[in-house]
Amino acid sequence: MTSPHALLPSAEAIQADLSTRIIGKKLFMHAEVDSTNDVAAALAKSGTPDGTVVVAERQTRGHGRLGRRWVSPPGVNLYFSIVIRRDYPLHLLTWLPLLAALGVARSVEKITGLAARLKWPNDVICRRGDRTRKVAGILAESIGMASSTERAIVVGIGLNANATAEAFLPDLQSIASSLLMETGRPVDRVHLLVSILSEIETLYDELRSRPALTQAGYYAACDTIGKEVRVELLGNQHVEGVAEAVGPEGALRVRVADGALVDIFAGDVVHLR
Ligand code: BT5
Repeated sequence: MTSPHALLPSAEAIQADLSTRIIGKKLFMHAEVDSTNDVAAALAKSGTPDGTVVVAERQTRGHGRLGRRWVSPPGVNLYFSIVIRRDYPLHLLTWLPLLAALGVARSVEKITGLAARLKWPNDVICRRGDRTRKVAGILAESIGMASSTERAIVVGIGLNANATAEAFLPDLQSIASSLLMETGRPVDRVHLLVSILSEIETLYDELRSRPALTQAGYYAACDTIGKEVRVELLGNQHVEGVAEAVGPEGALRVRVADGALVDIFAGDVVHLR
């Protein structure tokens, strides 16, 4: 085990601990990048193989969905992106970020003992009583959708591992937390990274062979199901109702006031009750 305070080691040292078949067989380790998603997207465009991973100690322009900022303090967390270029049926592609979140939650639970849960679509949260905090977020981006042979999806993961409260500006302190802040113990980031890559590989394989089983795994870990929610949509629209299920294409199914079921494919969820 490496010291939790150590910088991430070389790509070769990380790969020596990896037991995956495809994910991370090609792995790039950077001290600093704008965004691991942007570096991975450029690699995807130049034909890098399925499963290529880009990791960075620091991101100067880490981003979330809709161009939102991902706060990326150096040397304490995990920022990495995986290039996926396998031939999944189109209706399963929405599951890639959802299952990445599930892979993160499973690894966090295995390694730290924390009961990590999911907020649809892809936030990893930790709950203490009524208080929930986001410890990880996933950003999936499509590259070259022209044909299934050219298509790649970049799945980017930001996980707050050993950040302390000072890493988060006041506006994030009521939203964000880290594994260290939740458990009081630093976590070995290499161990965590290797475990997440392996969980994601298993889930992505299973998505192809037994999609219903994988989807049931997501369902079981998702805190949003059964909750009264408000979903903020693009263009200042919103939907309120009870989140009843996640459909086979990854959409959140919300029962609204007039009894209709509405499928939502993208949005920001607030758990009301
Ligand atoms: C996400 O977006 O949660 C996706 C974040 C993906 C980040 C990874 S890091 C590696 C790769 N490279 C990138 O450039 N991105 C990916 P979204 O659901 O839009 O949430 C963004 C919101 O989360 C922000 O508006 C803040 O409110 C909050 N936030 C920002 N930084 C955070 C952090 N470090 N921890 C928890 N919450 C944060």
